[in-house]
Amino acid sequence: MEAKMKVPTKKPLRPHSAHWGVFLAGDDDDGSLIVRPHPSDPDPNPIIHNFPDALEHRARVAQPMVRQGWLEDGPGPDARRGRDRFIPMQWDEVLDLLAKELRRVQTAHGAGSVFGGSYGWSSAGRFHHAQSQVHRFLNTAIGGYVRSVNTYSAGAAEVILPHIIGRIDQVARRNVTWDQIAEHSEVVWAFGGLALKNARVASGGVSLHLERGAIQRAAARGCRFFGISPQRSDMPDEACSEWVCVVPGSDTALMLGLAHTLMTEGLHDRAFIASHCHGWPEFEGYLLGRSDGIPKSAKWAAGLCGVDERAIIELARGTAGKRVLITVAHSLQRAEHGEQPVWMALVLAAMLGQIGQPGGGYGYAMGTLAHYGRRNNVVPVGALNQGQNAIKDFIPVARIADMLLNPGGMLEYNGLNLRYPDIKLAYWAGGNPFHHHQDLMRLAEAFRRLDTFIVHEIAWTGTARHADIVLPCTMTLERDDIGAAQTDPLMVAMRRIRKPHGVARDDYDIFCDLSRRLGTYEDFSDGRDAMGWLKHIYEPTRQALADKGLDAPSFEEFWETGELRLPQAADDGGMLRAFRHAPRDNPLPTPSGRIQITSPVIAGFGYDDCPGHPAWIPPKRPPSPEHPLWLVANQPASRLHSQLDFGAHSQSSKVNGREVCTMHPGVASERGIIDGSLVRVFNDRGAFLAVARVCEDMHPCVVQIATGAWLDLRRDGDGVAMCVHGNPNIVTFDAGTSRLGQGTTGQLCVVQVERYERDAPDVTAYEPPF
Ligand SMILES: Nc1nc2c(c(=O)[nH]1)N[C@H]1C(S)=C(S)[C@@H](COP(=O)(O)OP(=O)(O)OC[C@H]3O[C@@H](n4cnc5c(=O)[nH]c(N)nc54)[C@H](O)[C@@H]3O)O[C@H]1N2
Ligand SMILES: Nc1nc2c(c(=O)[nH]1)N[C@H]1C(S)=C(S)[C@@H](COP(=O)(O)OP(=O)(O)OC[C@H]3O[C@@H](n4cnc5c(=O)[nH]c(N)nc54)[C@H](O)[C@@H]3O)O[C@H]1N2
Ligand SMILES: [Mo]
Repeated sequence: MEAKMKVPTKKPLRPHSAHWGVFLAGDDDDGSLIVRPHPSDPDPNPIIHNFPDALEHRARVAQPMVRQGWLEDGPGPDARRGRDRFIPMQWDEVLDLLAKELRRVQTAHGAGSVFGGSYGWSSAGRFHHAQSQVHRFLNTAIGGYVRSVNTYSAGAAEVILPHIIGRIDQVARRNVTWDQIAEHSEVVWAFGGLALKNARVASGGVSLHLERGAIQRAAARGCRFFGISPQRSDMPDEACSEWVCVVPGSDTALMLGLAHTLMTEGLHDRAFIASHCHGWPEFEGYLLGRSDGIPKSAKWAAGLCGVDERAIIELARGTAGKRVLITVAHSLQRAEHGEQPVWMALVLAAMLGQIGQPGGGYGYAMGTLAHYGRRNNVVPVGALNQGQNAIKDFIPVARIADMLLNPGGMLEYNGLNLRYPDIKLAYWAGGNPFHHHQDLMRLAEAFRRLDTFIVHEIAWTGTARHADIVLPCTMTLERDDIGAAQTDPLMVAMRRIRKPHGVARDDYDIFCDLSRRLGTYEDFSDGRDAMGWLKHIYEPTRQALADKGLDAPSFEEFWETGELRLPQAADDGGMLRAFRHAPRDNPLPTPSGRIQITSPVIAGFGYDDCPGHPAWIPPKRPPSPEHPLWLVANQPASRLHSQLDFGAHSQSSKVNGREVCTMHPGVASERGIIDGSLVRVFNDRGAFLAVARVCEDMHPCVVQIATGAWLDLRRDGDGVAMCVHGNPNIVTFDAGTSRLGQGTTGQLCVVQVERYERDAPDVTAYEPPF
């Protein structure tokens, strides 16, 4: 949806920041909120148009609420959680109750029984970052909490990359840049595409959306982009790309077929492999089939990935003499064996010998977030110090349901054996597990085992509905903050534009009042109010600017001006450039100091689902006669995850208030589905309803729906759990990528689709639950 153009207001607009972009906001003469793109942004993100009618939306939480069953019967496992009534309360009453419950759990079970992982993106401001707030609170008030490590975004990559090349931020944030692509790349193999919808988002905010322009410049220079994906739409029109339509989850096979062709045609760089890589011979044995009798030829690969043998051979030959970049979207590793395409793409890039060359080599995650492929600021941007956590227990983030369902159970992870703690209380602020987690009915079961579940939310998300205590908090635009990211040159004074909705309070103020009750206020607040903290967080940036002899405005000047331009480092190619030119002087942070084509460390773990070199491992849950289609559950274009799903821009992407499910004409016609049909997508775990869109430009074994529609749960005629709004996580599978990474596998699962012939149930996802 394009911006609703209103007559310009006479009142000044002020800059503000969201993960989806820096924008201008202010009150219109009639009191409504106006938002405008930031004037310096060449390609603004239309998601800003979710703000105006979100502020006062009925889905906002307006008052503290406590679940009736919890209030009447006290803490404890409860099957009513998620189905119960809520009772409104006053702040003083609810904080008294909550402080008492925190003390009880701490005394009876210890801080090690509190889960404070609280995964989620919350808002862009660096001070009111809810996850940091809840961590600091639990550290100071009860001495710590069980935490989570890694992310839903890149759980597999974050674990495997350090074994084979280096930390993810060195590979994604300080490596090949968009400017290099514009100027130098001649061939780009984009596994999972380079979808601009994704690249226009970055935590902390982004003022300069430069990806579209860079892709346009590259294409105009003659760079050939290949979008390797089950959906053509993953490449922007500007790339003028060629589409390599691949079966989901089969990229490792395709990559092996490409590697085999490069090798047998002598197109691989033996010298680079010898000087910069470790463990080639063992991998070569696998590639050629010496170790298992199966040469990973283009023909072999074609049978698995659905790409023609000829096309694979041509793709490989097209690299001869060219500057080639291989990118891998995060999506490929949010699937079973997600470590493999991350590793195999690195091996392919190593075979082409261009790692560290401008515009060539390995651009892991390019195009999936606006952090990647950019220059970095030379001055730091501050953050809220989270304090010390005395509890050592942790889980890989996506193992939350396993942890709650199996206290005392064991988990293999990255060479470790972890024991699941016995969690009594979970405290969440700034995330929506009933958006982000898989197999939501299993998750609901897991949360029912708790004594107490506390959620701070701006709105009645699925998570808030499953809580015992729901505390209403302010959203951005209702409080002062600082927006900044290490990869963006604009720091923004995010001044409050609206008064809080209802009696909502800042997360910080809620934690201050709780800390007072627990006697830990001084530790939590350090004696600062919110403005005091903003000054404190600004100071390292100001100091670093002053140290460099640059213009270093005082906090007051910054706050008044509203923006501060930060200097950025030159594009030096980062760790990989240095390594390329002098591998002995600049070794990689891997055991061999080189690119690990084989990893003795990983081999030593003995995991059959992640062996010592990249390998094709068939999916454990492939399509079957009952569930013949792959469901791709990817990121939404019209919002960030589930945030402000009730906003106008997100709403404009729905049909009759439901999410759209895209499918190939073949899938549709076999089932009597036409454009606009209501469809039911289901498997053994559950079902969702959505509106069909028929589209030629996708793989005929795939249906796709974006994540982020708020859960709206009913039982269908057969008693199966069904989301009538279109939340795909009701059908996704809850298992780790492998014993190495234990990342989420939510991107892909298998389903069946049918026309929904019964009466269409109303969508009530935004109606408060009382
Ligand atoms: N099937 C499937 N599932 C997926 C994915 C997938 O590809 N497929 N992708 C995964 C990925 S990559 C990610 S990162 C996750 C995202 O999962 P989340 O980060 O959990 O999703 P968000 O919707 O951003 O949740 C943020 C929540 O914080 C709330 N919030 C905003 N500001 C504030 C604030 O100031 N204070 C408080 N207390 N709350 C606030 C918002 O209302 C929202 O409910 O989803 C994952 N889930
Ligand atoms: N507008 C918007 N942008 C976002 C977000 C958002 O919620 N909204 N979320 C942000 C976050 S937190 C993250 S982590 C990133 C995620 O970035 P990604 O993980 O890259 O994003 P997705 O859209 O989930 O996936 C990209 C594409 O990969 C393709 N794909 C899926 N499975 C396969 C496969 O097996 N093989 C191949 N070759 N392709 C496949 C799908 O067609 C999909 O459209 O996006 C960020 N950007
Ligand atoms: Mo993510």
